Amino acid sequence: MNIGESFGNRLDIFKHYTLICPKCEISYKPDPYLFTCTKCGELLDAILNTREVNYKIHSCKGIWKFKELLPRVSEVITLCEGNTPLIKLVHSIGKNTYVKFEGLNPTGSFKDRGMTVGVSIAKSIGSKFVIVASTGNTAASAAAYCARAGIKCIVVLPKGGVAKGKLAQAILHDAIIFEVEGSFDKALEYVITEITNEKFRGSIYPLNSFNVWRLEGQKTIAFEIFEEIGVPDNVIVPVGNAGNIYAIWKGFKELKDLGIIDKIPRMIGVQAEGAAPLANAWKLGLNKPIFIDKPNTIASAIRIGKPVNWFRAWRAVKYSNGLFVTVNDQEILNAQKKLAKEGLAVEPASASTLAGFEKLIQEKIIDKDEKTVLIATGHGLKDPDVIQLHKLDLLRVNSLREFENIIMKLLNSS
Ligand code: AN7
Repeated sequence: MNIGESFGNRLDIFKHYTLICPKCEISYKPDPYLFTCTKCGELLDAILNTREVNYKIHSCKGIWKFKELLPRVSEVITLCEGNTPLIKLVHSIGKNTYVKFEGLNPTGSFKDRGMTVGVSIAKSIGSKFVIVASTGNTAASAAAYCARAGIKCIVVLPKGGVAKGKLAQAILHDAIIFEVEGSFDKALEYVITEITNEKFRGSIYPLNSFNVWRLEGQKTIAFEIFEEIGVPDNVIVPVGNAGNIYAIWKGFKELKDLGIIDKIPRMIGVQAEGAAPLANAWKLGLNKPIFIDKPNTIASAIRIGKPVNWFRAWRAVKYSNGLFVTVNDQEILNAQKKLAKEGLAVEPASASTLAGFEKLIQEKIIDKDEKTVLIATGHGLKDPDVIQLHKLDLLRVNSLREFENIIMKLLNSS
């Protein structure tokens, strides 16, 4: 007799399994609450009934399934990036709101799509080193792909400006790490100055987003969205150095040029209030950004005052009939919590997309039920310090009885 008989047909969930005690070899009908053998107490094994299931060998292709639309590199350095889930929100605003969860890439951000192309190119042209300036994710991604390629990776970081998880990744993959005083913009200045130095040409390959080949990888976000839900009305992207919004727009534009789609989604760029060179200028109706010397926001990924790709992003937004919008740090934190309630852990920069979406709905610029994709660019675990700014409720117990009482109370109040 199964403890879980009351679950009825719901036990079809486990149709292809049998629970078996590895010691007594007694088999049990699967049950969500049956963990141990009723005879000897050993933990049960879940045996998959292989004759009842089909399995096809899948080879991992990552973004390279779109290889016809990408540079023809001689060697592909891949970690099976891309193919990230597009998740419909169930609790938050809108009936047609999706999150493209780029945090599920191999190093936890969308940068991997660009890095697989960029590092494959570095390898194909025989570079010994790759160099990047970074607010963190580019560094983590470059470090991992370079490790895989056997190329040395130099990263230049704004001192104190990189989230712990990202720095940890760069360290783990053995990047050569420089810290400079000032913001990301200063770090990028170091990289740009060095790569224009003829002495290093060929041997050191720069992979910041001014490198258009890296952006070719990132455009695959558009292809994947299209394959899953067609062309959305809006795509909302956090904007820092402003490469990604352009890359995604370019992806949709290529589908249109290929004759596969007939419209391009409205590209909406979100910036944090203290780091909004593009959004501030857009609001004032100018036609170029107002650069910022000391960008400031909790979303360290997009703490960028002088985006090198600004003209690319500007075109993406303008020609798609989109816009730029700002959100403040509190709105970003609130949105991070809302996405957490959807089961999605995203970093602050990524949460800005939901905050921006809500703002534009309030301002009646977009309708809440339009088909909208929020690009959640990085995983929440990247930045544990920011997560700790949320309310922290740790319950303490000293006895089993106390534990049970608290659980009873929780159950009664739910
Ligand atoms: C999570 O890693 O610039 O507008 O050096 O990590 O294409 O710059 C990161 C950018 C959005 C902004 N979300 O993308 C870097 C870096 C996350 C990011 C952006 C970044 P772009």
